Amino acid sequence: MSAAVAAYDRNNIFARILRGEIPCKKVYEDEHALAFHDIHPQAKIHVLVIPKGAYVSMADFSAQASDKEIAGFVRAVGKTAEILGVVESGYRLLANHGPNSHQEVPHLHVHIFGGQALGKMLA
Ligand code: DGP
Repeated sequence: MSAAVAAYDRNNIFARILRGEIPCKKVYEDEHALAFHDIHPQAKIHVLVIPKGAYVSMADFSAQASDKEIAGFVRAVGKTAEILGVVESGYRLLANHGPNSHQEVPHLHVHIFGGQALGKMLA
């Protein structure tokens, strides 16, 4: 693993959501991924998609996950956008990595923002 990726914390909040220890408002789930509404929405629609494997960020996911996990995760992001009904109107994907990005939860997650006209960037 790259030195830039912290060791995976099995008790991070998203690991606990995956284990069912903390509830979430689920949008989609399959063998590879879980999608649920963000607890502090920054847009009319704000959903997080997380892989089921223990990955901190895109760095270790892209380096260590199997092709099947990666394909499954990407498909789950697309499927979640379809379920949310934002494909035609448009949406934004965002994934934070590390301190400069203010990544808060150390389990890979892709944000889906939509349901409204979005500014050029979300801070
Ligand atoms: P990031 O800064 O990219 O690590 O975003 C983490 C997001 O996770 C942030 O928008 C708030 C959300 N979040 C934190 N804790 C919880 C939680 O317990 N449940 C849900 N649904 N979302 C959470």
